[in-house]
Amino acid sequence: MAFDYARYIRPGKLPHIWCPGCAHGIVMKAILRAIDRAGLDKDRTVVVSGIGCASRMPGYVDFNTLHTTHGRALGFATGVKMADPGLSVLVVAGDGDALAIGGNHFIHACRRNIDITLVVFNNSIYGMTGGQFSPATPHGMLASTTPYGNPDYAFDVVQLAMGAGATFVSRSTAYHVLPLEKQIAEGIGHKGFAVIDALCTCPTTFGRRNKLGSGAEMLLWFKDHTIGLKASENLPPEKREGKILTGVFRKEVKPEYCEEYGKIIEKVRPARGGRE
Ligand SMILES: Cc1ncc(C[n+]2csc(CCOP(=O)(O)OP(=O)(O)O)c2C)c(N)n1
Repeated sequence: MAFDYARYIRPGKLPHIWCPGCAHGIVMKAILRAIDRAGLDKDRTVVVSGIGCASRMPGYVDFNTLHTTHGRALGFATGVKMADPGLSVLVVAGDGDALAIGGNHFIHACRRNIDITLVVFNNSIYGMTGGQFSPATPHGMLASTTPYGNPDYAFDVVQLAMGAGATFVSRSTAYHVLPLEKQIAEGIGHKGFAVIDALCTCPTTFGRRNKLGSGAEMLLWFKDHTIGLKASENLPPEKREGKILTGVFRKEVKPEYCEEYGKIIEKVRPARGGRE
């Protein structure tokens, strides 16, 4: 049976702002299917974003939603989750929002292991503001701020999240929609901080400048340049050369932040005569 997206969309907020060929809509739809698959209650689900094209998503979806300031979505989401740990909290962020201006929030959320699911809409660029390079722009690629080629090297979101302590870490792409949906659902079900690196396309500000073709051609690039983690283990190094690994890289059980914080409150309360 066809998935009923209408159940989760605010029709009054359409049309969306995304360009033709942008994959943000594909990632949004994967998130909606994942939320449905995870069985979340719409009224107990909060979707938080910062600023950017990706960050427009909460406006279009029918949950409790917060569109906050650039790079600060994880800070707001942390406050929401701590105020009511029973809520299911998701954060959606562009690579610029999550890794540049929000980079510190990103690593500290990973280290705390707070039960929030972060989906990074990783299109390798600052889409909304016209294609400035981000910490996810690959070395040598053109951006409006690197017209002679990017001299920096990109963050590997998966390695960064794992190094900072996130307990669920995965990567998929807007081409591989079923694994993407599955990973997001698994991240939602995971008790702790979950990071899903969702590789997607910005034909308007990244593809055009780098002559990568249409949105569809950019999606096909993902098909040819990624390899599943499990499949890669049986391949010789030359076959893995130049390929981006996808899959679930970490799933670890570790005490969750709100629960740990709750224990401190329980310890302190009697000492304060029961006062908060
Ligand atoms: C404090 C602040 N600095 C800069 C901006 C301008 N700004 C808006 S969106 C954006 C970047 C968006 O890029 P990204 O997070 O990668 O998301 P995308 O648009 O590609 O989905 C920037 C720099 C802002 N709104 N606020």
